[in-house]
Amino acid sequence: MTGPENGDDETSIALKTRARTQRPPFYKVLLLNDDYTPMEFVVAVLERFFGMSHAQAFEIMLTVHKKGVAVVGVFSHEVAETKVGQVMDFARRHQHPLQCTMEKE
Ligand code: TYC
Repeated sequence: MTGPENGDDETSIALKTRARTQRPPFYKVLLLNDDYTPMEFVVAVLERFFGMSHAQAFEIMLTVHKKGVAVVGVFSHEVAETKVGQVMDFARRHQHPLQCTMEKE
C-alpha cells in the first residue's frame, strides 16, 4: 500500500505535516450602483483610482449600472482600504452618493 490514503508510511506523514504555504488575505473592492451618481463621474473614478483606460472604465461602470455591483480590483488589506477611502472621499467632495466597499476574498 502506498500514497496519501495509507496512513502510516513516510510519504503520508510528510504530506500531512508539510508546512502550509501562507498567502496573505486579499480583498475585493466593490463599487455599488445608485440612481444619482452621474455615469461620467463613475468612469472618472475608475480611471483615476484604479488606473483603467476609458474603455475599460466605461465597461465596468455599465456592469455596475446594470447588475448593481462589480468587483473593480483585488488588493492587500492596506491598499484596498486606501482605495475605498479615496473613492468615498472623492464622491463626498462632489456630493454624489456613490458607495465603495471591500470584502475579504
Ligand atoms: N446608475 C447611475 C445612473 O444611472 C450610474 C452609476 C453607475 C452609478 C455605477 C453608480 O457605481 C455606479 N446615473
